[in-house]
Amino acid sequence: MDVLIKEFMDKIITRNQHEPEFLQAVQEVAESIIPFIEDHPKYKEHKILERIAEPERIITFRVPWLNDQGEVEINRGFRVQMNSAIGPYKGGLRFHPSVNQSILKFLAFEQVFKNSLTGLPMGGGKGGSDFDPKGRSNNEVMKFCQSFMTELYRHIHADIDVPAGDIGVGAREIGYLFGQYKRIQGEFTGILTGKAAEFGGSLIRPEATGYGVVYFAEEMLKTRGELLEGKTVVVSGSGNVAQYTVEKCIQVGAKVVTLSDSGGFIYDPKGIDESKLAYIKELKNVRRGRIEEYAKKFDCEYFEGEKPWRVKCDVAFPDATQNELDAKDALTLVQNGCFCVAEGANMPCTLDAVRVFDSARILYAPGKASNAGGVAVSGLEMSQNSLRISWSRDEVDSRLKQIMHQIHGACVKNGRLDKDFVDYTKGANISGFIKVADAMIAQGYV
Ligand code: NDP
Ligand code: 2IT
Repeated sequence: MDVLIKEFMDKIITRNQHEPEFLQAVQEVAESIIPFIEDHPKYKEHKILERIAEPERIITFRVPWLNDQGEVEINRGFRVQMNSAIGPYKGGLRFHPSVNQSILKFLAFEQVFKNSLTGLPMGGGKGGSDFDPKGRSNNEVMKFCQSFMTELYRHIHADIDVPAGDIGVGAREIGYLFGQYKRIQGEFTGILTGKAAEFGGSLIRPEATGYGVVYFAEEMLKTRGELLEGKTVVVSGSGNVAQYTVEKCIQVGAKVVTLSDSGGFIYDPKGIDESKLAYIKELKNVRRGRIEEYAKKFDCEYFEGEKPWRVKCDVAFPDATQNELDAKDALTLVQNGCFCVAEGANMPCTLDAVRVFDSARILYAPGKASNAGGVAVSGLEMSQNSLRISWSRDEVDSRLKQIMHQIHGACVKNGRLDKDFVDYTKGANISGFIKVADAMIAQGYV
């Protein structure tokens, strides 16, 4: 089997030489899917995995805009339209200086499997720009978003490709992007998700990824007769996903003791409560400040330039970015008694970190399963937009819970290795793959 995986990967490496994140994401999928394909020759015959690993289309474009000093700035915009076998391309936009083709291809590739797992009709895509919103005025962010959409608009539509938020793209950016699309096209339709509730956004979409990853962790813990209530929890990041992970943890009675940003992490042994969380939301979403300020405000420790993985915990939610948790961190977590890791971010754990979790046989879930709640509620936003109705918070939240439960069930079904251990990566990859693969076979070589 290792030879087959290597042969497959050698071809992928040759075609994508300078794309380490993309190769990492494909490697992880190939390790579960190639053995599965060996048992199901139709997928091999139709070269499904090879086709899934090649984007249907990548659009790259220039984004010129004027900053507050009246100077011209130039960024690069992207949209990776990865796979449309089961629905319109769907996936977020990331605005971060690190954005490049490799990162967006890995994210779009992951999105194909994730969106399939939700059970909703969404293909996979991802996009963004190397624009850094940090330190920019609202006016500059608006100018950038308008220029970005002035090219992107011709490639998206409610039935073609529906972007949303990701790192650096939240409600503010989605609002500006939507406004510009509407102005250019003269059309008010659901071409983006994550919109504000006043103009077609779904209730619970802001909360969905964070709430969803907690619902998923609760399902995982249940398989070992455990509850999240009373557990000590470590969270990284302090953006959208981290904030609502903390909110749901507080609601179910778990104690979150860390948060981080790219500057470092805070350790609050008393736990983050509702009022401290309200402070974080104001700090991060309104003032756009640094997490360090939390430590000063609530008199706790701040560790500059460090990640929170050495803090003792039962459950960890890596909610910041890719490859933020390596094998050494994984070993530290396991040695300190952590027995459940659910990814809120996309690919936050390196391949070697995952091997550490698997060999310790702790509960570990890959983002494509555990963070699918965000895109799932985006799918529900698309449905509400098409129907021109809006569902209540309770309605959307209960659908979200049901979807996370169903994804967990699919992972267990296809990932159970023995009576005590579920390989959630294998389960997620196989479950996500089957629907897309069967649709691709039915549609011929397109
Ligand atoms: P936000 O922009 O709201 O927050 C990102 C957080 O991660 C910030 O705290 C940021 O710190 C930190 N971060 C970003 N890059 C780095 C880095 N290179 N090193 C250290 N910290 C970093 O993004 P989201 O919360 O939306 O996204 C977080 C993760 O979740 C991403 O992996 C994203 O792909 C994934 N995700 C998001 C979904 C969504 O619905 N938003 C859905 C599913 C997955 P700083 O401010 O200092 O940069
Ligand atoms: O990674 C992700 O799933 C997201 N950033 C959300 C995508 C979406 O379309 O809501």
